[in-house]
Amino acid sequence: MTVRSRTQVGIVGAGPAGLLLSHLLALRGIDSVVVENRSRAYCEARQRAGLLEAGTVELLRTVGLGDRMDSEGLEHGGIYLQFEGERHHLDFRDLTGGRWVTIYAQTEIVKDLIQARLAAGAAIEFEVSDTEVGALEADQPVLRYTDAAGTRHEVTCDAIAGCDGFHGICRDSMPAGLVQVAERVYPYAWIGILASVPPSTDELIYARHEDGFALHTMRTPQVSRLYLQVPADEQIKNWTDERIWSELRRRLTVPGWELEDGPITERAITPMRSFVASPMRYRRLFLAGDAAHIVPPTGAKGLNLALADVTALARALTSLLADGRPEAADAYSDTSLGRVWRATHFSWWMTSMLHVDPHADPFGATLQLAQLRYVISSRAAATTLAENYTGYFPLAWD
Ligand code: FAS
Ligand code: PHB
Repeated sequence: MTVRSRTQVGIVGAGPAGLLLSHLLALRGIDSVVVENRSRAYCEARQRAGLLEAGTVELLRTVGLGDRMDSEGLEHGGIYLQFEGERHHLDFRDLTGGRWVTIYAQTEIVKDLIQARLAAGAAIEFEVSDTEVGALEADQPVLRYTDAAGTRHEVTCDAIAGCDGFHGICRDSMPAGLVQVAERVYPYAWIGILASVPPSTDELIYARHEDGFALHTMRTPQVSRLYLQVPADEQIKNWTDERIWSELRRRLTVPGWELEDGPITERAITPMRSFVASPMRYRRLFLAGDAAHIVPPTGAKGLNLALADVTALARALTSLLADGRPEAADAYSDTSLGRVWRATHFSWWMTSMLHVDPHADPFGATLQLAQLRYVISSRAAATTLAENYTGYFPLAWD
């Protein structure tokens, strides 16, 4: 027996993109259903991004999601770039006329969003299976799924948002041959750890060491988050706590500074790729977030880009469904791809500048160091990094 229903927007995926889209649409009186194949606990615990652009923070505040972020988030005015045994501070506020960034983990944003949506009585179906999207040629596409109790559902929608991440089903549901993919897979990956130890730095340290890249970031004044470049095919089982801390110490230490270590509570390996699918729309199916694009996390763009996509998509769907005006929906893919490629270029640039390429010749390695020296010695070059890192495109939500 199939339960049939309808909604204005069917949303696949309860990650940050799907959840924020549902929240923004509700603010404009547009109803939606969110279907998610994982449990609520899994979504809330999934360790991923940590850094928010100033525009993302201001958006979350504007739409009523800023309280806990403002009390628990850590506002930073810059970062450190480190290479050849020296650490250099980039002052974002000085370079960009006042812009900053905030550390507030993606896990906390997801918790805040789920709490807000459920408090508003929103329909979020966790632990679904066999999700499908169909009737894509029509103006009322269909979202099908089986709920946690085993009941099959068919939801007739005015639009469907594919917010189902890189491994989701929506991108692949678009007509064969339509989606063009541009991709680069990097010859390295990151080991990411969470550790119960206060951060050894006030702001993020991005270090290019001859043995590989390392990043010291954080989650709270008591919890550190650190990353280590490893070979693309590395296995986490090869890395004991001692080996992780020893390698982080080797790559991050400069004279007069020490890395405090502590119990590692989470560890995972993240592959590194750049991936852009276009177009991000087919008739009434729209892609947003990692369903359409992946960036290497060196530029801290993935989460911010996903939230920017759904901010644009919420405005476009409101115009289309509430006002009967298709222009913004028709422009959604092209305008989003402009923003996506800016973030893709910046993420590639930061990644290429800071990671040791195992296939690089001395020419490549020397180029990297020349680029890094230019960034810390030229205001123009430092401003380029700062304006991209803090958010090049303003988020428009009025
Ligand atoms: P998400 O992948 O977060 O969410 C998609 C959701 O769809 C998931 O909950 C999934 O379970 C669900 N789904 C998938 N298929 C489905 C189906 N068939 N039916 C129903 N639901 C389905 N970004 C940074 O800025 N900094 C970082 O350090 C960083 N680290 C990362 C580490 C990892 C391991 C990964 C994978 C990504 C990382 N990112 C980082 C990027 C990350 O933060 C993403 O940009 C962000 O999660 C994008 O959000 P969504 O587009 O909502 O996709
Ligand atoms: C994080 O805090 O997880 C983080 C911050 C900046 C990055 C990547 C990850 O570039």
